[in-house]
Amino acid sequence: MENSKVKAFRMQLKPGFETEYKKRHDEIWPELSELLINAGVLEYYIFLDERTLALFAFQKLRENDTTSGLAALPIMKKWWDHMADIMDVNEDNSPQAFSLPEVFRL
Ligand code: RM4
Repeated sequence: MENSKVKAFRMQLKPGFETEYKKRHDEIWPELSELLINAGVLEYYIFLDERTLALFAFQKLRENDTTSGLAALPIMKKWWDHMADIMDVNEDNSPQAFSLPEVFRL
């Protein structure tokens, strides 16, 4: 079994887009899934806090992942443009993402 690591971060959904956010991810572009998998994303979950609309992302990554390079890839940028109307984003349309430190593991 390959070595792996975990990573969690928080993003923010805009009010009124709960259904739309889920719908867009149900219809995630196959080429984007492929990009993420190729970058070493072994598992990826996003949970919605329905009270605050905080999005909690959890990823299991290959030890030698290349996810830091994703931001430079056209498909990733296109997806971020596609999502920018419903999430809090930076100037380049990447989602505002705040790293969450691990505090427990069983
Ligand atoms: C999210 C956001 C993230 C992306 C996932 C697939 O809403 O755009 O950056 O990794 O979609």
